[in-house]
Amino acid sequence: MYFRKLYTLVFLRNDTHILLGLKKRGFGVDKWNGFGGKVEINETIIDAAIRELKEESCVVVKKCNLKNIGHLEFTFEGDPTMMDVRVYSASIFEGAPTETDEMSPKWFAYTEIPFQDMWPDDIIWFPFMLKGKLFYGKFHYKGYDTILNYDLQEIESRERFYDDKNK
Ligand code: 95F
Repeated sequence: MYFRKLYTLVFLRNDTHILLGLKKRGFGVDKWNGFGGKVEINETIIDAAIRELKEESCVVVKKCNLKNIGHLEFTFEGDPTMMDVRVYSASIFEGAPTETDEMSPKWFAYTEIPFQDMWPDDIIWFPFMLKGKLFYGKFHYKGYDTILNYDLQEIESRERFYDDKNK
């Protein structure tokens, strides 16, 4: 049995590039990732996604322009926590991505994504995201560098994966 903790992860993109942020401190420091964080008590997942994106990149996105594209579950050997990550993308937003205390944002061409400086699972599921496929993945880690096993599948809709009351 795991204690589930909800997280958001948001990617801004256009036809050729995706915005990643280099984490400057805390968990995942020195790794490129999307923008996101913990969903707070009495906060909807989508509100958390908007809030974290703004806090970390100064970009504002409207609810209607966020697309829920994936669901990732991370577990770590010897840790009873499951990180339940809801992945979103947006191509319409307001403001220019700006460096914050948390993140240093940068646009990357789809062909130049720095997977060697990202979480090891990213190289596995990014191709789904970049091809516009919806996905559901589970990754079990030993430490933060080694994936012991994983399962990743394309899904037809995200709707039926909503098993939470936090929506
Ligand atoms: C990716 C992660 C994790 C892993 C860190 C917490 O916020 C949501 C994103 N997140 N992202 N790509 N991989 C293993 C959890 C550590």
